[in-house]
Amino acid sequence: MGNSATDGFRIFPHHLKLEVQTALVADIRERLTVAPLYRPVTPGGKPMSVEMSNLGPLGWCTGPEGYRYQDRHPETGNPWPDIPPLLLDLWSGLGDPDVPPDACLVNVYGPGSRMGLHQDRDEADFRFPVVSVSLGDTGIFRIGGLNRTDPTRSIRLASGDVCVLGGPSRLAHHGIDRILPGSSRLWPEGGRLNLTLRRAGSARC
Ligand code: MD6
Ligand code: FE
Repeated sequence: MGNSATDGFRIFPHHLKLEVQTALVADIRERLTVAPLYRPVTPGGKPMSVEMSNLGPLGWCTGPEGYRYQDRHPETGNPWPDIPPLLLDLWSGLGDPDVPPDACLVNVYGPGSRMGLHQDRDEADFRFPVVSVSLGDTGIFRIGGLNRTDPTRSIRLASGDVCVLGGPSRLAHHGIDRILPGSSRLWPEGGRLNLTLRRAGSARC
């Protein structure tokens, strides 16, 4: 078999044990007091159904200007908080052993939230994978191919599952159809938390 668009898509079920998940939730909540969740608006002007924030030197943002990475929270104007060491360690094992991530997007899903099929293509160098951590309620993840209309398959991502989009799958279309509300009690308000670690800038800046 040649390169299929989902080659390089790796899923690690139950990768993070409960104690680590709980520690991560505490790390993230502490940082969200500094960089509060906000509701982003698509370039077309529609409010998204997820709430977002970012950690690390760069944060992924959307607005009327389009998609971009920026070094400040769009509402507070403050720099983003640091990426928790637990996530840096995860990246060095599954992402890249030499070059650290410079961005971690935080997405929070409530009962009706979803994330439409998209590609992650705002980063400078697609040789770096995206490492994604799911916490809290289970999400129904959909992954397809390089073209939007390619066939897709659906995978459940439960709390503690980690997945990696690397190699040919780096530019595969993917999204979250829905979450299963009440499937976890990890996130205190209920809901799903997704953390995506990226190298947004080039390796040498
Ligand atoms: C989510 N994930 O799981 C959305 N992107 O809530 C993503 O958009 C994603 O899981 C790049 C790589 C892995 C992902
Ligand atoms: Fe994505």
